[in-house]
Amino acid sequence: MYLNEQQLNFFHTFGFLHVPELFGPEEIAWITEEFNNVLQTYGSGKAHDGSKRTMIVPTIDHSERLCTLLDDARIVGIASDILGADFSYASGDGNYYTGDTGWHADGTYPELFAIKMAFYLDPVTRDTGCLRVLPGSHRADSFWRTENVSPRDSQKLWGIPPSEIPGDVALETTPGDLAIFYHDTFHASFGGGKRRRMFTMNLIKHGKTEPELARVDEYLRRHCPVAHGFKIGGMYTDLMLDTATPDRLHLLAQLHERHALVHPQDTRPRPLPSF
Ligand SMILES: O=C(O)CCC(=O)C(=O)O
Repeated sequence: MYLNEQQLNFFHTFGFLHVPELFGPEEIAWITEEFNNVLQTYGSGKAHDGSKRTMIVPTIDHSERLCTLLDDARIVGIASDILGADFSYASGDGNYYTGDTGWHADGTYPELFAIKMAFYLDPVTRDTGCLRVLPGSHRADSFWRTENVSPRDSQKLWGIPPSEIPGDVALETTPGDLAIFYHDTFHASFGGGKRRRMFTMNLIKHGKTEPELARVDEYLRRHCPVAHGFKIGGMYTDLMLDTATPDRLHLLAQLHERHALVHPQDTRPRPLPSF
């Protein structure tokens, strides 16, 4: 177990968790270097002029070294604590963000299903683009959900800008920290610059029953590289698969297989490596 009981309770109760200094300065230095290389080489990072967000999906899959984040005991430990040891890695975006990100959730599920790990690669504070969350908004019984209130409508509803919603929490981070949140948690950022560097890893629960598998498939319809317009021939890059350890393959197997069913036109059939 990586998270203690209080951290897990906090995450489930409030829908987010800040883990300071998960990675040390030397580690975050190579992570940042690899991230920059991915954005510049595989994304349109070179053309980023600050007028809008530049995004790539996936991110870690394009760098052999970043792929090893899926072998890291801290990442695997945290994800296993929350989702179970058989969780699946579900890709993630890499960004040069520009300006504000409005309030939104990344999905709505009747129970715990999907989380996001966010790595902010520049120091960010409340008013310079850190992640903000609305605590408890992931819960089906939160008033945001029961009353169908959208924080995006704050000006119309309450005469205040979205950046001033009472009770939001700012996860001020320095590189090396990790921010984790449920897909369901309302989140946003305000006041960031024109080249705010950040990447994510999405992680979901393993599907076992037919309804759970249907939920996994529905997730893949919305959240995978091709769903975001990036055709890489499957759920993962060959690099991710070919460099996988047996343990990592367990985190990839289900979505590799389901991707072929959900996106047959955009899947180049290939077996998983065998050991
Ligand atoms: O950092 C931000 O601007 C928001 C991040 C976000 O919305 C996300 O990762 O889903």
